[in-house]
Amino acid sequence: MLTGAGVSAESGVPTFRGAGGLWRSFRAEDLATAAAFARDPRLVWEWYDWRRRQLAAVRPNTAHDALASFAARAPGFTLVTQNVDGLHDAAGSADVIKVHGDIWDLRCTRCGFAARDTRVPLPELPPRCTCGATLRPGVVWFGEALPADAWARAQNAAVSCGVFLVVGTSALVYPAAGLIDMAKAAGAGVIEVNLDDTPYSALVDVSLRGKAGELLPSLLAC
Ligand code: BV8
Ligand code: ZN
Repeated sequence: MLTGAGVSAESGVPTFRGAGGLWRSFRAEDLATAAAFARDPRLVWEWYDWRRRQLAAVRPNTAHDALASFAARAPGFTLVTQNVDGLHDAAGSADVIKVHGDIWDLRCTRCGFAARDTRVPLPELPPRCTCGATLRPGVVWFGEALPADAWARAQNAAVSCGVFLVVGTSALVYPAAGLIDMAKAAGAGVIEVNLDDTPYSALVDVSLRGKAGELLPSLLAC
């Protein structure tokens, strides 16, 4: 399973490219880059701190819950997410493969320091490492490589699965969206769940139109 921002939408988390996805008229692509962070670390951190505060106030929805309980019944199930919101973990999903990192992780721009820090708001922006350098969010920005281990595990799951579900993603961001091609090329049956059409809707075996929180519980009930 590959999930995107659409599975968190019913928790009240704005998607990236849907209505409400903008922050102070900035697009995610403008702020989620190393260049934007180098230019104005405080602005980028104000955006992340704002998202963290939003996320601290929301709960997993029925889509997250259905996935967490399905995993307990389907031992071979692998959950790969592009989301950095931590809601799959909060719903009880174990061993979530996070190909774009985690907004609750902070890491140093200079030394090897990395830690989970769920304080909202953070006491100072940008947060500082004990070594004196600036800490950054533990997420993958545009132009950055995906975490090697997570990406290797995600690819391995895509090429070895019998059924590949892709839920709540516009399938515009690569290389994550390429997992769909890998699964299809390896012979998996591909099922898409989305409110709207995506570039893959005509290519998958089944494309279900509707809300993840409404469709997943029945789809995964089998
Ligand atoms: C890489 C973490 C190379 C941060 C994210 C120019 C320069 C450099 C790179 C590129 C370039 N041009 C293209 C690229 C590649 C680029 C890319 O793909 N760009 C896109 C925009 C074209 N990719 C990268 O840069 C990647 N890295 O290529 O590095 C490299 C290689 C080796 C060595 C060095 C470098 C890195 C991409 C990762 C970027 N980080 N997030 C953060 O979150 O702050 S991406 C961001 O988009 C999120 O992770 C998000 O998950 C992801 C995808 O978005 P979606 O999840 O799909 O969300 P979206 O709003 O788009 O869609 C929601 C969907 O849900 C919609 O379809 C909607 O209809 C549906 N929906 C809504 N409600 C519901 C629903 N469905 C069901 N139920 C509902 N209720
Ligand atoms: Zn440091």
